[in-house]
Amino acid sequence: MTTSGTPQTITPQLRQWIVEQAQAGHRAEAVLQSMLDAGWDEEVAVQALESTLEAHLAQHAGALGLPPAVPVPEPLQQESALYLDAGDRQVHVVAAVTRPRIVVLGNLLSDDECDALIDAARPRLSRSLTVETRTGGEEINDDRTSRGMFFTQGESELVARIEARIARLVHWPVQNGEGLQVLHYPPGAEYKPHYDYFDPAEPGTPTILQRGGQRVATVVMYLSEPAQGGGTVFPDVPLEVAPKRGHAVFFSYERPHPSTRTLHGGAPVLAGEKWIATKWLREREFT
Ligand code: PD2
Ligand code: ZN
Repeated sequence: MTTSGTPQTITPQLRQWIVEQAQAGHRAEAVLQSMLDAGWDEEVAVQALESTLEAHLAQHAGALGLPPAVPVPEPLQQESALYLDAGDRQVHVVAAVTRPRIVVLGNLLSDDECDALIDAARPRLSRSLTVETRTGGEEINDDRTSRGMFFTQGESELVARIEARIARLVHWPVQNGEGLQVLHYPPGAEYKPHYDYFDPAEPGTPTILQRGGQRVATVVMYLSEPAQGGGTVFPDVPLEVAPKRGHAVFFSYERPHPSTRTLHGGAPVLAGEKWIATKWLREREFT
């Protein structure tokens, strides 16, 4: 270990020590505290911990019983871009997190597009179902008190335009997208924290995966702004994305496992109402 005043470089010895601490069952917070007590700069210590444990996890995923990692969509092809080319629109990068991969996007949808999606969805809403991984069917779920509907892929010119924009934005084939889902949250409604991938341990999952494989990324688009509440929360980061009209939050998950830290939920709407459109992206063509 080192003390303040000496150069703080992340050596192979330090990495080995971090792995040993993790293997001995010490939590990352406790290891970090030991490093701080020994005089490590907090920023350097956090970076050393994150990069070491991430690399170790990637190398030993199989041995640890984790599902293999697969390629995922990615909006940013170069570091620290401010604007992204989505074909017919310039999308703004509002904020980005590396792990889990989360990108908050501005100007993805125009006000007219938000209104048109709401108008087309409103007459078709019913109590939201969640995919029932025990059977592969769908069920009403008390964790999700919104009402919703699905458009089919390319159902209208508007839906096709938005799907093409997202495909170009995240560099993922348009055919790999599930139909766009629109959800309406009245006051008090919420979507409790969950993962969007299908749990491999559930018996219904193999049936679900026949149509395009696993989900690998989500784009939640905000179509209207509640007066208060209704953010999208990521408790493991932690992060709360404000539901700003026309904005969206993108996040990806390279394996169907909590180690992706993509637990997320829709916080209760405290005043007003919230409308969103969700695009889930699969590994392969969604048929
Ligand atoms: O409404 C949201 O913010 C939200 C939160 C969590 C939407 C979803 N998940 C989803 O559609 O998967
Ligand atoms: Zn979700």
